[in-house]
Amino acid sequence: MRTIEATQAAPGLRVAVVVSKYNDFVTERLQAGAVAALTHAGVPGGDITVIKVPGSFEIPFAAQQAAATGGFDAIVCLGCLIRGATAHFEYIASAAAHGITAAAAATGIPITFGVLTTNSVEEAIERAGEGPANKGWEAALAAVEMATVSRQLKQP
Ligand code: DLZ
Repeated sequence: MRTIEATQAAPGLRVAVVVSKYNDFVTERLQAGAVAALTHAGVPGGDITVIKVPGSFEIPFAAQQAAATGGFDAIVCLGCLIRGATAHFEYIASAAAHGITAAAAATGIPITFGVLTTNSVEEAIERAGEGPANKGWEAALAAVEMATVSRQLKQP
């Protein structure tokens, strides 16, 4: 029997982190969490590329373009939508989620979802604190795990 299992230790992986600049007081913390998680997993700083985009709506385009270069084993997407402050919250959240899913399917590169959709600023800050509770950390580790699954699936 062959078992393919995700692991969180992945030296040799090249990872892009797409970060929305909208609500950057939160997304910068998500980025810090993602980079800390990648470092923890053994990805050196030189193998991490941060791509900044204007808002969450633009994340899928950048993620798909980055994946299509063939230069990355996984992509992490980070953004922050706050319901009260965003009139078309549902549209942007839905476009980001569907766009990210479609980008991964189109390119065959794992792309993970670290876009916060919260009811308040307080909720957003809560999810962007230090350590593994940070949603950037969580999305980065999921990217590492999926890259290890993808790597194993490609082996005969
Ligand atoms: C326009 C907008 C608004 C109102 N709110 C947010 C938000 O809460 N989070 C976010 O990431 N982006 C927001 N944006 C910007 C859009 O994502 C996008 O950048 C613009 O509509 C330009 O396409």
